[in-house]
Amino acid sequence: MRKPQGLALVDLDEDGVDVAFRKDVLTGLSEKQKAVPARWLYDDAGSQLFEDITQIPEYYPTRAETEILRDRGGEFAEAIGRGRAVVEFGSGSSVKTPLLLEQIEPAAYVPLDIAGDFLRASAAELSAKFPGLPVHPVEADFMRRVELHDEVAGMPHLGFFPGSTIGNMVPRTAVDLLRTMRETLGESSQLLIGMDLIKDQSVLEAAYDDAAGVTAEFNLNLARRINRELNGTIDVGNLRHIARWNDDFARIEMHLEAQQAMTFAVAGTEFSMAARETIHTENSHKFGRRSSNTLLLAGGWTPVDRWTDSQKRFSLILAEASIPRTAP
Ligand code: AVJ
Repeated sequence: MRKPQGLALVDLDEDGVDVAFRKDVLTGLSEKQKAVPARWLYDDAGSQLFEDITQIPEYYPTRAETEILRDRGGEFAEAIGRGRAVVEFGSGSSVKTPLLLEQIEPAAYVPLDIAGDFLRASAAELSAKFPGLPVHPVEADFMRRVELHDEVAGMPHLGFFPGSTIGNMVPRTAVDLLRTMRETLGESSQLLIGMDLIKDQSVLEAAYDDAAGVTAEFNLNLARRINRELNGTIDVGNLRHIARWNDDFARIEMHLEAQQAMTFAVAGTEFSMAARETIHTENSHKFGRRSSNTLLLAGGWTPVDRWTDSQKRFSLILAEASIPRTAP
């Protein structure tokens, strides 16, 4: 399902320009390493291109995570138990959610998403598949603490955050989000979170630079969006998609690289790029067993179980809100 851009939560100026987008682009292009936050990749065209990415042969994460959900359901059910309210952060992975829900006999389902239309559509779809399951959608930015409906507030909660979306964030932001989720979900809650695993560099780079060029289109769409929405004059043909492994930070980075030196304007401001200079557009962090544990613990979650697919490419981790410790 495509994710329509939320109307209500977007601040537009009198020319219909998304104020936050313009600010992020103008600020990011003024930095020494030019960078634009990855969330701006996901306009309608970008969201559709990401859907296409999940189908390409080199992009394994969606298939690997779906395999785990499909094949290890019995083990989830045992570890999670019945009667939890499932709170999904960024709802609408319309394939993955039912695979979880049909295994664990939840007491309620609470999808959280910033795009209201999309949220209501996927909530309705879910209700139809699970008659009798109370569904309470909440239109909210899950990076902030969310107040849950009274009906589910008293139930034990299971947070569900699939897709390795946590990997898009630098550790500092990821920890902030994990702590916020803990506040939203409460003391005795659990979290089931997808994290992509560190693996051979060539496999990772191929997953983010596929032969058919779909990921390149996804990345270049950002430059097209800047031209379209912010009066940009970027020569998109002079930009090349790059996906490179950064071993120090254990992440795939996507960049747009200028082939020849270039100048362009965005919303009336001039910028220049030297040949080979890049705009950094996305990070996708990958994890080992210890680094995923450390990240979760830093965010207030104690890992208690983990599952990987048969090819050991992707992990789903079950964690519990740990009791706060003051000593030693
Ligand atoms: C949507 C964040 C899970 O990092 O793998 C895929 C985004 N970017 N190909 C990922 C993405 C390029 C994707 N996530």
